[in-house]
Amino acid sequence: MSIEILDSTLREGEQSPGVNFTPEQRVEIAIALDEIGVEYIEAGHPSVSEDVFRGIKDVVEQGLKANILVHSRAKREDIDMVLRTEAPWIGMFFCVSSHCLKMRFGITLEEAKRRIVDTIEYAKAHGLKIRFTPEDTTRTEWENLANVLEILRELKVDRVSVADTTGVAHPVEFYNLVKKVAKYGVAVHVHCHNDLGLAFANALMGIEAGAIVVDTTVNGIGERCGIVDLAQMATIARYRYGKKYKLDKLYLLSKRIEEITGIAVEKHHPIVGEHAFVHKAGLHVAAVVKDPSFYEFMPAEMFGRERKIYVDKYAGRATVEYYLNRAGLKNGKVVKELLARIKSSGRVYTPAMLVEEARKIEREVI
Ligand code: HCA
Ligand code: CU
Repeated sequence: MSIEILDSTLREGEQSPGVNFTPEQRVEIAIALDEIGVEYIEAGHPSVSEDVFRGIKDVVEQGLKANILVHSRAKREDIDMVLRTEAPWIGMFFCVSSHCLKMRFGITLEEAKRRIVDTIEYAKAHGLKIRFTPEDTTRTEWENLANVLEILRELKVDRVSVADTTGVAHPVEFYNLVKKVAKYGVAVHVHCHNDLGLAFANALMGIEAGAIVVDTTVNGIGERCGIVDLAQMATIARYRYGKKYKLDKLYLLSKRIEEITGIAVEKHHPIVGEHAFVHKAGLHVAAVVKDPSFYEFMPAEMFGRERKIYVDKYAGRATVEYYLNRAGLKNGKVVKELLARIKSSGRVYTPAMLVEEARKIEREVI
């Protein structure tokens, strides 16, 4: 089973409210993604504005290891823009659900097919590698999809992306759809939105059904509730599928994206959240100080992160001993009294407060 990551922070991520990357930031982020080892970077949608176009071109000029893909509507003028960026890959999308054809575009399926063939042939004639996305794939009638898939197969399009554009798919349903799409022999990508909190589950089901590339963004940002989070995907790719992404670089990039976008990561966010490697209950701490694997499926150090022990009334002996040992205060008599004070105080103790209190007790009691 093969898993590759296409990170779309610079395209899908930029579609988050309040996010606009400068050309310099676009390059900085692309370099960081390349260092983590993602195989594809979706660098942006050049038809949006001149500075997006320039930023994408700058990314292409970096000569990164990752393949650079540029987003485009199924329109010749958009394809021309992509060509001007000199990126090798185009990601073209067009919705062929009956609802879209009738109510958005006012065209028939036959007209849509002609347009798809024309734009694919145009992009191919100009040497682009193509990922084609029938947008809103999960809500598109199978008959319409099958028509498009036949075109993609005949025209030897490199990739087809199954997009759960509105995040509505159920993982089992998504699995079945990807299986059906994969039968056409065009390599499959999956693009899963998180409106129901199912993006990651759907992406994994997509992989199990034969998809080879998953779209991600840093911190999972994107339109509305975003898409699959890069940190989670890179981690599971390593943990379960043996991929060697540089996990120790995920946290810094997450922080940087938080800073640039102003979109805060939840404290309990997997891998990159502030609480991801913090242990609180006394029982947990007692186990973790012996061996972190009791309560960490992968150790904090793998992610360049620090394990922390939180101290409030949930603390136990092991918590107090841990901090006293660290401070070189190995006094068994202090432990009991200190723990009692922590438990009755109703406060959260920082390591410094804890040590100070321990010294106080030492002076008072001993
Ligand atoms: C969009 C919609 C999209 C496209 C995905 C793709 C989706 O253009 O913003 O082109 O592969 O979720 O369907 O992100
Ligand atoms: Cu999307």
